[in-house]
Amino acid sequence: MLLRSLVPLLFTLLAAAPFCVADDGYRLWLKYDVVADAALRKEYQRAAQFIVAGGESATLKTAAEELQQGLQGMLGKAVPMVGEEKGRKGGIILRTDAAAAKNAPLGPEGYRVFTDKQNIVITGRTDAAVLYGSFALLRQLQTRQPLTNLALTSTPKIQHRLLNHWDNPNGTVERGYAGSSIWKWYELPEVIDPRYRDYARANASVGINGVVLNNVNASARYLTAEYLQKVAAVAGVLRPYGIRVYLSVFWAAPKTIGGLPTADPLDQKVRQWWTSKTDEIYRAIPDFGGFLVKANSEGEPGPQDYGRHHADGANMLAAALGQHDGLVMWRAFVYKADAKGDRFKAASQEFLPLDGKFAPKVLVQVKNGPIDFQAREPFHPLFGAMPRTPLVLEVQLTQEYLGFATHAVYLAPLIKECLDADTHAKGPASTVARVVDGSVDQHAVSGIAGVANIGADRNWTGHPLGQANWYAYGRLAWDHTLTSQAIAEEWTRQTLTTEPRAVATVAGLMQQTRSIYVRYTTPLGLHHIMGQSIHYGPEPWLAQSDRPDWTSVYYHRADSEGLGFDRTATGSNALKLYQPAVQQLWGNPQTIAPDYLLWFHHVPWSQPLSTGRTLWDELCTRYYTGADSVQWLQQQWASVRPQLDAALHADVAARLQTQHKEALWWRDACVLYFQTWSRRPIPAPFTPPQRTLADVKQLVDLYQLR
Ligand code: BDP
Repeated sequence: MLLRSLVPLLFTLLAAAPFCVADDGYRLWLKYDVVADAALRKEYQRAAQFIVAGGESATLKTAAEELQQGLQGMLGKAVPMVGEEKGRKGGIILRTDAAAAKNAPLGPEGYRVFTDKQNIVITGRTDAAVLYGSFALLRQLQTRQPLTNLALTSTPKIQHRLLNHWDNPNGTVERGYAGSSIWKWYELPEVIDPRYRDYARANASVGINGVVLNNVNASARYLTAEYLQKVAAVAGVLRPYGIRVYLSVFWAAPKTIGGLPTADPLDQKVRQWWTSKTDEIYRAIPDFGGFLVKANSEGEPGPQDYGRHHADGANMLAAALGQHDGLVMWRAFVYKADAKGDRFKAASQEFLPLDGKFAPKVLVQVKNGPIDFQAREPFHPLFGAMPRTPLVLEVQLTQEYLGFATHAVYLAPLIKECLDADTHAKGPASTVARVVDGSVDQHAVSGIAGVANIGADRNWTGHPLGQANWYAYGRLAWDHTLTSQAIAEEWTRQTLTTEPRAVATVAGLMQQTRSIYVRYTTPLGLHHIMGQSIHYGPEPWLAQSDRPDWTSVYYHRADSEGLGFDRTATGSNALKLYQPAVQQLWGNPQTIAPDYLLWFHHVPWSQPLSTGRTLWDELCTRYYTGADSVQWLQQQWASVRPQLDAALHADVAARLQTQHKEALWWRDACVLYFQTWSRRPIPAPFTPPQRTLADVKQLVDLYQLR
């Protein structure tokens, strides 16, 4: 009797546990905290009394173990693994079944989770599919959904869903803001950090099935026999989770580690070197995914050094892959220093003539926008313009231009804006998403890449809300039709709280973060006006740099007449790279959405906009309301304090304070600087900045002190 009355108390305590023990964020969205609602917990317990792993493969075992771990946490009791169901009811049965695809076009990775004879069956054509289905079931429980009459069916729309690490052999991470690299190259292959496995679990739970381990500004060291052993050790940890490893390659490796006098892709010895190196890689890593290449970009060597073009280089690597099941992802992030040109057009100029010239194993990897991961960019004009080449969409999760790990910016709205943009390549609804998933041009292969935002910080991403960007990227890579709102809610429920009002508040504020960031940094289509080389803070006055296209004045073109880059026929005519329907959408300064205005038009300061204000007044309004909105974020965040872990809540609250301070810095720097051109007053009701332009300039100088 006493014991009975103690049980509910025990659960209450367990449920309250997260409030007592600080949540260090390590568990990400795979928290598996006990279900506090007793009735729901009972329902779950009834539905999950045993697990049948259905096979011996490492991936099936992994799926079953993950279910065990998750259920033990959420149900508060161990769930046994049994050999077979033997007419038992109330269990979870994993079943890899080639025939499972018969009734639904599941493909190799799609899953079905359904109720059959009072058991929950998780099935798919491959073990990896069953693993994804298992995580889908755990997601149901973590978001506290009912388990009755389950019918979950899902197939990934894009085949190759990659994370790109910009990690270096010495443990640094290019543009990384969450500590050093998680890959401990000096310890590998002997020491396997348990963190690699948790990394794999997180990726598999959202469907990421490939990772490029090293920076695109690549070191040749990864291709040495010594490092291939290390890479193989990492691949061994990731393999049961359905994740393949890839490497970024340094183009001149045949010279630096191969001892050849050239890296010319048409040279026979160079070709042989790559072929035997690739064979060596596959001997060490039989399921190696392939190569990612940054060539002839920002000083990296490439085929153009030998008078060859990108396709010569990519096709040479494709030939080296030969019969191996691997791909070449060749990046289109190229631009030459040209003060008179327009960087917007650079990739199109180099790549459009090559459409149709790439070997079947080659995909061209294109950033979401034509410049460089700015807070808002029009979609890259290569999407929809290279019908004979499969294009990988590359987005950046690490917040290089979006406030590092200090500013809260939920990226799903940014990624969705690109995915949903209509290229009009083959009539309406030729969205970037459908170009990338291959459905517009009927490509058999498709890919997407996210530049990772994780590091060795205990909570992986530095900013606790940065975890949502890793999560959202994976979910969108799997299914680009999901909404950013739904993903925000899903993530919040699994990671922060299941209390409905708090979920709505957190997801609601997350949804606003990106547009708020745009308003106080680069409203109305301004871009690339940030601090030189660090890419942090405002520096719109930057006029001198090693290259003209690394200054700010190159992009905003402010003068006494107005502001913005004329990319219409009277200017660079970059707009012409888009289909006529898109040209029409953006070609007229009167009708273009204000968010894109200064990307395409040089607009007089006194020009009235569709908002009813002049350009100058609208610009100021956005800077001021954007900075003020950070206070709104702070209020929203404060309101959910009782429902969240105290330490985590305090961490985000502190970061929001910094964000507010720096939003004011951006605002003051930009309005004061642009005012030197507009010569107009700050409009009512806003109060002019208390500090001078010299004051704010000093702040950036301090950041850049060596
Ligand atoms: C830029 C980064 C640089 C990267 C480059 C790239 O500033 O560090 O190497 O992109 O994508 O945004 O190659």
